[in-house]
Amino acid sequence: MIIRDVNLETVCGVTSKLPDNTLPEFAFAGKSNVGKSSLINALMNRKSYARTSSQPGKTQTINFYNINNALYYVDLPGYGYAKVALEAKEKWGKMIERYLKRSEMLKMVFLLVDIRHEPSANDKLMYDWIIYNGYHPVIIATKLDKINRSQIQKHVKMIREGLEMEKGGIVIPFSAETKQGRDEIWNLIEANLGTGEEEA
Ligand SMILES: Nc1nc2c(ncn2[C@@H]2O[C@H](COP(=O)(O)OP(=O)(O)OP(=O)(O)O)[C@@H](O)[C@H]2O)c(=O)[nH]1
Ligand SMILES: [Mg+2]
Repeated sequence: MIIRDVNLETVCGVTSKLPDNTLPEFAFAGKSNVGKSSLINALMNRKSYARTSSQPGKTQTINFYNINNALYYVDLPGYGYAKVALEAKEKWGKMIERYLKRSEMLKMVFLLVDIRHEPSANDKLMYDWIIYNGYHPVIIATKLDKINRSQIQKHVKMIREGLEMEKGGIVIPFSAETKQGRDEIWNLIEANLGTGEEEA
């Protein structure tokens, strides 16, 4: 797909009503600072339309990016940011949960983990939670440019084992710097544009 238009259409805070969108949605989850907004920029062919930051906790709202009036990318707030008060964390957790449970147009959930590290307990919780809500998360192993090529397979295996992934689950190594992996993610999105949740 050629990206013609991108538009940050809806920004939801903790108390906002979630939109009743009629276009397919593709959501990006993962801990703070893992690279969700950077991936969304790469998938929009934009340098910095989605706000990114070296300070974790940048995206604190659920942001819906309308792409070509054909689909939405949904940038979810990052979890696991230690400096956010527990009460705020619970609110965000509830909001993400509400979104996963209620969105009728959500086709796929991408869960981002840092390719360099073993998945955290929160990553595992998020993975299980996505499955519990009826989705099969596609894992994106971010910051691929930060490890040696020779280490990729080993790290992918570490992620599969750490998350105790389902058989046949997909892991896509990705770098926002080199854009490696972007086409594979795009192909998955295009293949799932018209499917029901159960097939996503
Ligand atoms: N080298 C490298 N840096 C990356 C990559 N992806 C993201 N980063 C950097 O990691 C930092 C965080 O990226 P963001 O895209 O803002 O992360 P996020 O997941 O949206 O973070 P929150 O909004 O806080 O949840 C930024 O400094 C990015 O430049 C990557 O593939 N390679
Ligand atoms: Mg972000």
